Amino acid sequence: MRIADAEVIVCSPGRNFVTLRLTTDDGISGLGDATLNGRELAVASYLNDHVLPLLDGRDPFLIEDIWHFLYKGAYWRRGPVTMAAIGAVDVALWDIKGKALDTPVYNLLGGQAREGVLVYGHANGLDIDATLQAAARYVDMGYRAVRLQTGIPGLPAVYGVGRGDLFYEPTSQDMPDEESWSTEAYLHHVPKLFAQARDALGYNVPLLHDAHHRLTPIEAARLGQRLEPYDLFWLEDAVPAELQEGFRIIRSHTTTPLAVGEVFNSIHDCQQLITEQLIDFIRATVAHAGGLTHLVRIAHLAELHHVRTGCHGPVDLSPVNLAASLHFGLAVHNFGIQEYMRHTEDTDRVFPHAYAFDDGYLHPGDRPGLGVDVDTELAAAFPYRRAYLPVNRKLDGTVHSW
Ligand code: KDG
Ligand code: MG
Repeated sequence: MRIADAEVIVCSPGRNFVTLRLTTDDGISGLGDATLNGRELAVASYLNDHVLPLLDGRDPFLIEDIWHFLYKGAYWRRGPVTMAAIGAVDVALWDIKGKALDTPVYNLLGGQAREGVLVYGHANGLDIDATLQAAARYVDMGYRAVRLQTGIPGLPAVYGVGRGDLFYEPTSQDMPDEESWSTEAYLHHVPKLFAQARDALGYNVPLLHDAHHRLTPIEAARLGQRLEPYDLFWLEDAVPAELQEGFRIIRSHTTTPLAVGEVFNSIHDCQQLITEQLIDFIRATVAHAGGLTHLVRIAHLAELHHVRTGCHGPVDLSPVNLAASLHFGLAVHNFGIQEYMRHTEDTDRVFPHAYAFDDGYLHPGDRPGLGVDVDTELAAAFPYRRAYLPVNRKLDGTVHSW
C-alpha cells in the first residue's frame, strides 16, 4: 500500500479549520487536523508547499519513520507551524492504519484502558451568578467536571467569558479585539468565584480554572494558596511556560494542582516541568504536539513522574483532533481528563463523527480508524475567513499575555 493522494481542506463552518486528507492507492483515506488558530494558512502552505510532495509513494504503515523523516529531515526543528503539519500527517497515518487493519485507533495504541474518557465543560459568565448558572446547566447535562471563568469587575472584556454559553469566543475578522487586564482585580475576584461555587455545587464536582498565562510565578503562587480551600482539580496556565523553572516558585508555595501545555509543541517544552514534577497535568494537544506518535511519547515520560494528561480540546480544533484525543485518552495509562467544548452544528455536519457523550464521558466509538469523516462538498460552502484571537493590554496600555 502506498500514499497516492494528499489534499489540504480549508473551511470555516463557524471557525477556520485546516484538514489534511491522505489517500492510499487502494482507496483508504485518513484525516489529520492541521488547524493553528489565527495562523491557519501558514500550516496549509507548509503542508502543500513542503511536506505533501515528500509523502507521495510512501508506505503509510511506516508511521515512526515518516515522523522522523519530517522532523529531522527538515533541519529546522519544532515550532507550532512545523509541528502542527507533522501532527496532521501523523494522525492521518494512524487513521489509515486503523482502517486498513479494520480496528479503532485506540486498539493500535494499546487498547481500551478505561470505559470512557472523562471530560470537563466550560462554564463562562459575565459575573459570578451567570457563571454558576452555566455550571449548573453543565451538571444537569451530565458533566462530571466543569471549568469556571468569570468576568472581572472593572474590566470590560476578559477572554474566555465572552458568550457565557456552550460555545467559545468568537474571533475578530479584521484586526484583533483588544481586551484589558488588571492582575490585582483578578486576584481579588477569582477566590470569591470558587467560594460561591463550592457553596452552590458542593465538593463532589471537580472544578477547574484557566489563568491564561496572565500571572507571574509569585502571583500564581498567591492565587494557588487562596484557592486551596476550594479544592481545584487544576489551575491552568498560571504563567507563560517558556521559563520552565519558574514553576518551582509556584510549586513551593501551593498544593493547588497545576496544568499547563496547550501551546507546547514538543516534549522539549515540558521535559523539565515533568521530570522535576513541577506540574500535575500536561495539556499538550494531539494536533499541535506532533500528533499521536509524539503525544504518546510525552505521556510515557509524564507517567514516570506522576504527571497525568489533560489534553487541550478547544472548538478551534476540529472534530478530527477531538477524535484523536479520545483514542489517546482511552488507551493511555496516565490519562487524567479531556477538555470538551461542543462544536457548532455546522462544524458537526462538516465533520460527521462516531464519538459520543454519555454521562460525563466521551467515547470515540468503535469504527475502524478515528471514526470521523469530512464532507468536502459541505466544507466548500464555508470558505476560509481570516480571523484573529484577541490581544490583551494592561490598564496602562502595555501589551500583556492572555
Ligand atoms: O486558540 C486558543 C484557544 O484554544 C485557547 O485560548 C483555549 O485556553 C484555551 C483552553 O483552555 O481551551
Ligand atoms: Mg487554556
